[in-house]
Amino acid sequence: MNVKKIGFLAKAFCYVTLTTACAQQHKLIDKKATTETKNLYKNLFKLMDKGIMFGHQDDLAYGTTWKYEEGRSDVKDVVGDYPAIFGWDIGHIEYKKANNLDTVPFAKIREYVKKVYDMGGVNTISWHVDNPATLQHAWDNTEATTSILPGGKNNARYTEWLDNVATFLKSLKGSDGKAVPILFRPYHELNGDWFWWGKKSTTVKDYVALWKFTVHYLRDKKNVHNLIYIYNTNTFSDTKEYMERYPGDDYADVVSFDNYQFAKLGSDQSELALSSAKYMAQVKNGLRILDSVATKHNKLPTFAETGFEVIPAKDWWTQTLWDTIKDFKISYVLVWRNNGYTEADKQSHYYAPYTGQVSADNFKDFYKLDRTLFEKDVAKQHLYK
Ligand code: BMA
Repeated sequence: MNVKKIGFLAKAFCYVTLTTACAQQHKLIDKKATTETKNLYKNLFKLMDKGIMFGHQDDLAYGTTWKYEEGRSDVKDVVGDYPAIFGWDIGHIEYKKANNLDTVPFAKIREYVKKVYDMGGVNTISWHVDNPATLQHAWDNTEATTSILPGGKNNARYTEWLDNVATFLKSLKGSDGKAVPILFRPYHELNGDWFWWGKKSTTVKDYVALWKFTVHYLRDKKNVHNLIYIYNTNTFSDTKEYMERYPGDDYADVVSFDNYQFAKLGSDQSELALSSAKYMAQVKNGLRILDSVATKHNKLPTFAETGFEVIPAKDWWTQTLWDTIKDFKISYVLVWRNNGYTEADKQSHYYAPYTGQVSADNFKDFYKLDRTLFEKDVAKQHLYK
């Protein structure tokens, strides 16, 4: 049998049986996606055979005790390597402000995105967009979604906001002049009740309409072609809850969820152990469901946000996080930002260790595991080629 015929039969087999064998063609929802974006998506699927990428929000911008020091990273301070994936947030790009909601200048985010791409790492962007009805922050869960859909009184405002998002995302270029592929995660934690797009303030129908409108506007009207779209929930219990607001296979490339560990400050060893057990059960349940959803829908699965604020458990990285995720196929796990101590909050807010932090030695062990991937590992994979 010639090669052509084998190929044809394999495709026909896939088509008829709908097995995972046929799920090998990983097509983005944007048919006009740039070559680098398509390559990244395809390579991220392959990379899951090697391991799980480690990610950190705002990693290059600041750490617990410093801001904007060229080349610095709390993660790198501890293990001598950068994360493989870097998260950024574009909250306040809607107003074309100079700084994002956490005061990071957009000009700096643009530089960091470029640096990450140049060194072969991956960028992901979320959008804590203000409430478009009240102009208060994203956590103002006053009903707003209906008003920004077509026909609504704030639709013009919303499209102007999307114009600003498009301009920024299109401005992200590598040193090679190519558009930097971005894993884009808007309207995240959709089943939570804290954001204006969350389940308390937005109906299922409106959420799906908002998602589809946003994709069409950015992709088809503004011609933004460097995005890989991430569908994202918070902790959930079953497939029904996970899929409730899923916009459909033509509207998402990645399926993901967020799930944090919580314990009251100053918890003793047994309280920490209890909180770890609860976290592990929740996340494993989520990952099991995510795995079947990703396989069925042929999407890339990932654990988009997690962490244990101030990491009070010294073995957290290998004993809790890695034990929870190690048996699952996921593209990456990302921990949130190292804001450090602020007077305003009167407490510390960080999720990755820094030099001397109680879990720093254990993080080194986590780094050394074969299947945890950091920047040096992924650079070798040439993810954009
Ligand atoms: C939250 C906190 C906030 C921050 C927001 C967006 O989880 O870290 O302080 O404003 O993410 O980065």
